[in-house]
Amino acid sequence: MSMFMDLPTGRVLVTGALGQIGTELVEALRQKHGHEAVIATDIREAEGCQILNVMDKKGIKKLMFEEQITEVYHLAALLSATGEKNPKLCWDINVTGLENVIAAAKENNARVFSPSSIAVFGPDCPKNAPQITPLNPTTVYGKTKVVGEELAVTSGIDMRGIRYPGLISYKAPAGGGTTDYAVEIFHSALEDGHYECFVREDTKLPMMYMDDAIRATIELMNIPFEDLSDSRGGYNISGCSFTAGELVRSIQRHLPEFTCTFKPDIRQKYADSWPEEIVDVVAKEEWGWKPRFNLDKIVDEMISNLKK
Ligand code: AKB
Repeated sequence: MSMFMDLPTGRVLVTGALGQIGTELVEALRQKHGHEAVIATDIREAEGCQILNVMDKKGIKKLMFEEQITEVYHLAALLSATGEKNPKLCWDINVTGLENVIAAAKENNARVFSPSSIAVFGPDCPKNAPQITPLNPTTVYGKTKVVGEELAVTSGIDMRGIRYPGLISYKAPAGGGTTDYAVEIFHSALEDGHYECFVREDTKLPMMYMDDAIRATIELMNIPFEDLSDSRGGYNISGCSFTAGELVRSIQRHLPEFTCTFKPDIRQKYADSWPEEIVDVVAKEEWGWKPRFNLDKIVDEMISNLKK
């Protein structure tokens, strides 16, 4: 593998910059490239962030041309739970929004990072999901991510993605996903001493601490295009897998009085359609992926940072 760093020659655009990933990715990219080089955008207004709607094709093209964007991290999307409530909006934002970004990237000769998800897998996938396997998701969200992965290899641009597992972080709330219980539980444990979890105690899903996810994203974008295979549309990366019950017991190491009850809702169905573990040999071989956080380490970090 070549050690050549593929640094952007122009500026970097982040869409969905105020979301769970965007909040931390913008910070990391600004540290890497300098504050001025990173244009953070979202549909919501906030300091240091411009308004950009990914459905506004002309607006994206104009911004990318004017700001000389050569690298896009396209994070604006609806997640699984919100997506199932509003499938048309999910398709529009996740697929049409992505097509708009790809069209603008083509005109500006820019590279694109577009996140995929473990939601690309369906019930026919082995519980330990391989990189290459039929992708038959049951959620609309999962289907939009499969389309995104296909576009990555057919659109004729340098486009890459990662099949993110459930992401656990303390800086910004998760929103609209099935794996959100693994974030909400920490806030409830510290504030109320109790959490009512919306999946069963034995529900096991692939999860990852945000630090690992941000590092993976930046490491993948540093690899020369020619070193990557067609798996670049969405690499499997594994952090750690645990059941909701195991998460509770790990939190109880810090908060012995903490209690959790389990009352599954519709999100149980989405969780049950996803794999329990992820096989990430391809990402390890092609770009050296290696996780740093296991369950107890994630819990230690979450509790100590949320207490501050
Ligand atoms: C969700 O739960 O929808 C997301 C995901 C696994 O992509 N966190």
